[in-house]
Amino acid sequence: MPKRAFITGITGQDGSYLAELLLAKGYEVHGLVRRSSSFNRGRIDPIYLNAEAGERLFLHYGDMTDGVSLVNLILEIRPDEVYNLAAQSHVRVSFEMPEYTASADGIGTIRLLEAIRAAKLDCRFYQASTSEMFGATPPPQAEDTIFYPRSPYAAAKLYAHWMTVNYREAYDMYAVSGILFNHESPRRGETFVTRKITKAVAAIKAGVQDVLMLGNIDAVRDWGYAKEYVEGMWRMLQADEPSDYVLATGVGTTVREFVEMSFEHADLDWHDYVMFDQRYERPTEVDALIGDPSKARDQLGWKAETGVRELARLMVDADVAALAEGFGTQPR
Ligand code: NAP
Ligand code: F7E
Repeated sequence: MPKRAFITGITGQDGSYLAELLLAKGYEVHGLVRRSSSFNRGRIDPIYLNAEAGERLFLHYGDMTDGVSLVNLILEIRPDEVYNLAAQSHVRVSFEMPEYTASADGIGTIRLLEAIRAAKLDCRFYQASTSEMFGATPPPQAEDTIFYPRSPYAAAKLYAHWMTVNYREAYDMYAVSGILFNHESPRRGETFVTRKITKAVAAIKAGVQDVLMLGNIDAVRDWGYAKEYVEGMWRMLQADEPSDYVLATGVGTTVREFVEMSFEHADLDWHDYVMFDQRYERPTEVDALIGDPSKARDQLGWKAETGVRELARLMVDADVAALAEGFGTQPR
């Protein structure tokens, strides 16, 4: 019998890479998808092109804000591993939609944990926690660093994080949180800053965009490659004992530097194109996030391999190729 995994957020950046990884490992993969009036399967549809893997992939309608759908799906699928990646994941948007973000990202995690507990399933649970929970606490940030969330998104994720710890301690569940620092890829959502930049570079190079409007370019982030981070998630669920881990590169880079690297790769001078727009600033900013991934390295043997410059290059190359192929905004 193949192992059975249930992934919420399977249509997202990480969900799609994780589904590919688990299918390659021989898992049967079940994914939660929400009904949308327009196409939202661009990242996972290609999996069906591989007939063998496609046969082991199953998609189910549901929503993190709808507890009944989660209870029914857990009972029906009876997974060995659950990866809770679904979230309203945009920090800026969470200021516009704090209540929804709390429901989907915070309470949604409880809905799922309770569904597992009620089903008396002996399954392992992964929670997608985030470096945003450190917020205003200065770097370097590790598993024992104090949390100081600076957005409705971060506060909702912190609630889910502590509830995951609580279910582990109260009910003896194998429930862990991966505290992941920013990770990007050609499949990154187009309104996150790295992808916004690399997509703009491709469009400017092709002569179909004139300017790139950005907010605070002094912010420092620790950017890694998403494809490598999903391997770390899987390793967390294979450990003998449940524990929480930071995944990061350990290197901080400003948004300004990421802009420079991306434009440089296309032989463009960013000063000619980038303009400041206050609309992209946040009511409270997180100035600097730089992770200390020592625990994951020592205990899981996990290490980020792709550096930020290489990441910027591969994202620019992918956006240039996508534009040339006429795929426009389709993540590949
Ligand atoms: P993403 O690309 O924004 O994907 C989010 C996923 O959640 C999508 O599949 C989305 O579905 C789904 N979703 C959103 N609201 C939902 C709801 N109410 N019910 C069911 N599904 C819902 O995010 P990502 O970058 O892959 O990140 C994966 C997870 O890790 C998220 O929880 C994020 O908060 C967390 N995280 C990300 C990073 C990072 O740097 N990428 C770092 C730390 C933590 P649709 O396709 O229908 O929108
Ligand atoms: O912003 C600044 C912005 O939206 C990065 C999510 O995956 O990672 C992500 O959250 C920085 C911030 O990511 C623009 O102010 C400047 O300082 O790409 P971002 P994020 O907020 O770090 C964490 C770990 C998650 O968990 C989240 O789910 O860039 N910035 N100008 C801009 N940001 C955006 N989006 N757009 C701009 O125009």
